[in-house]
Amino acid sequence: MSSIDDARRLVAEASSIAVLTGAGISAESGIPTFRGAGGMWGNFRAEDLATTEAFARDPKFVWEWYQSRRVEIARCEPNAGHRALVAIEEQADEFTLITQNVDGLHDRAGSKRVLKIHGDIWMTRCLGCGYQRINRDLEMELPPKCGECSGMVRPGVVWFGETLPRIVWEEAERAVNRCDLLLVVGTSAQVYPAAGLIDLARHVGASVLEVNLDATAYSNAVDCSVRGKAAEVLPLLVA
Ligand code: BV8
Ligand code: ZN
Repeated sequence: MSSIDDARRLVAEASSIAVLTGAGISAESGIPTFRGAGGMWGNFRAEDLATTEAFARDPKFVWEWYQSRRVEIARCEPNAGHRALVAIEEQADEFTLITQNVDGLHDRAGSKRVLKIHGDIWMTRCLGCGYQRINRDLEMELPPKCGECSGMVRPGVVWFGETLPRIVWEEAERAVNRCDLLLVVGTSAQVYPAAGLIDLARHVGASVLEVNLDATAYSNAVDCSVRGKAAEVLPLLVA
């Protein structure tokens, strides 16, 4: 089944809802997705820049990419898709929002229970003393130095090849283990272990509802796959 009515019924009937979002939910806020046209940076692929090797090789260059994204994100606003998830959180008995996005738009939209499994572009962490903090400075000298020990500071995100933050990841797995609906929005479902949450939901017998602009490897395996833009479809799922 793949109609809006079926999707509305799945949301209405669910008592424990887990949501997995990806870059597609922020597309209509103006933030380029990873694998769409905007997913390149100059002629570099995100997979080549979001790595510890790239950062070790040229921290200033990698910081220039992150700072350009921070500047762009600071100009963007949450969209109707982010806000619809806030409404669904309010109507559900149990709700957990698991996001691969590092842009912070779910928090700005008002979502309460947000698990940032790939970190947060507004966090910085010192490689020297481990000091981490929210840092919204868009003018700082790059690469930034730690205020505590003047060590090298990195973006507080999870790079390819790095493990996900253990506590947050375990909470995400627990939420999917308990859910009776997993709503997957705006992700190409190519990055693991995040995409593995879809397999976990199916394994525990939860219904899986996908809302995505393009088909993904999971589109034929989920209970309901709605093709469309998150900002247009998600508001239709709110009671
Ligand atoms: C791990 C933070 C290992 C940074 C990100 C070799 C070596 C090491 C690991 C691997 C390897 N090969 C594979 C792996 C695993 C790797 C992986 O999955 N690689 C992929 C490329 C195959 N995973 C990892 O490395 C992970 N760590 O495995 O550790 C390990 C394990 C145990 C012990 C030790 C080590 C870490 C992955 C995290 C990487 N960090 N982000 C940053 O943002 O800069 S991932 C990055 O991709 C973002 O988080 C992004 O969200 C995520 C996934 O992309 P999507 O969100 O899906 O975005 P995408 O553009 O792909 O798709 C957008 C979708 O939206 C599209 O389908 C489109 O149709 C749709 N859309 C567009 N517009 C709209 C829309 N939908 C609705 N409405 C619209 N308007
Ligand atoms: Zn430090």
